[in-house]
Amino acid sequence: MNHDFFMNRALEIAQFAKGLTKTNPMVGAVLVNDNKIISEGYHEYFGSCHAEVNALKGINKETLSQSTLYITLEPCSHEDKKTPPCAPMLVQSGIKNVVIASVDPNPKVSGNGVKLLKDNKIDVTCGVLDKEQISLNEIFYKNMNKQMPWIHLKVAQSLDGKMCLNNGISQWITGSYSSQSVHQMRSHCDAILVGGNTFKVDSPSLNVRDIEICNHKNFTQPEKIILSRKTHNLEKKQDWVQYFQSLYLEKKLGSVFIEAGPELYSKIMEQDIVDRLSIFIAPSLIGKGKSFHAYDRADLSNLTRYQYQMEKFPDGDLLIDIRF
Ligand code: AOF
Ligand code: ZN
Repeated sequence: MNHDFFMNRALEIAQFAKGLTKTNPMVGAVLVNDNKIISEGYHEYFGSCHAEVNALKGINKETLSQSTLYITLEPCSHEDKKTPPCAPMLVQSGIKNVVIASVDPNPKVSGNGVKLLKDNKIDVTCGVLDKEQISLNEIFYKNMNKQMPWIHLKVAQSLDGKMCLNNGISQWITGSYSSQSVHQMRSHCDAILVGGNTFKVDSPSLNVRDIEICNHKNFTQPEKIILSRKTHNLEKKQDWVQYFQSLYLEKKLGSVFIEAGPELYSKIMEQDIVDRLSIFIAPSLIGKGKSFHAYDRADLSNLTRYQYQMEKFPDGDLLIDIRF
């Protein structure tokens, strides 16, 4: 049996729910009989049925006993949540073979689902495309491991690193392809945050628009957050960590997309709390203007050279994407 092939498909369908699962992970499941996929399911949106429930719908016990279920995440085993636990359901279903990409990092599950299956004589294989699954659910892993939202910072600048003119005007440095990519990024986060300055100068609408996901019946617009010195006095790293932690623990925001001008960009980078930095670069020179001004380096001997992904848009704009 080609485990990677079927798990790849399960990961592929998990992603159909990108932007719709909020603080839940994206999860996919495929049922394989006689080396063929006979059913598929994924966790479609926050609060909906889990992937394996959807994949097993309408399949009889006898077929299940001769099939293998591929799931991208360990089936859940805990009760204090929106949907019934999947591991006991699988035990009842008659399935005998389960292949899992990763153990659920949720401490309420974390191995208990696998144990329940094994205790009930189900053959379980773990770790197939584990890395790929973890990368797909980077937001969920940050939430579970750090009790913090995923922090995604986006900036736009010219070739000479300028993010606005001296008077603060920044509309528009980058073009429409960058803008569309920003809307995709916005749609994958639970909140959009801007600094008070950007809000005053640009009056951004802070919503997701003109992309396909907007028409999806289960899509909800991200929360809007305006961070100003008047309302939030964030100085030390600890203040910032506490602030973002409260967004996760109290407001249930799993990810925050920050659209920053030079002040907020510099301030936030100094706190060392950013998970992903997306820099959109227009092939233009601005000259005088404002730019990133964090750090005060005494020498250049220890400059970090970041790993990054790059995209070039048809109009020449570039996206440099860094995960810290
Ligand atoms: C699975 N299959 O498809 C997903 C799982 O509030 P609930 O009922 O939706 O449960 C959310 C938790 O269940 C989530 O934190 C994670 O641990 C697990 N997600 N588990 O067996 C799925 N989405
Ligand atoms: Zn479940």
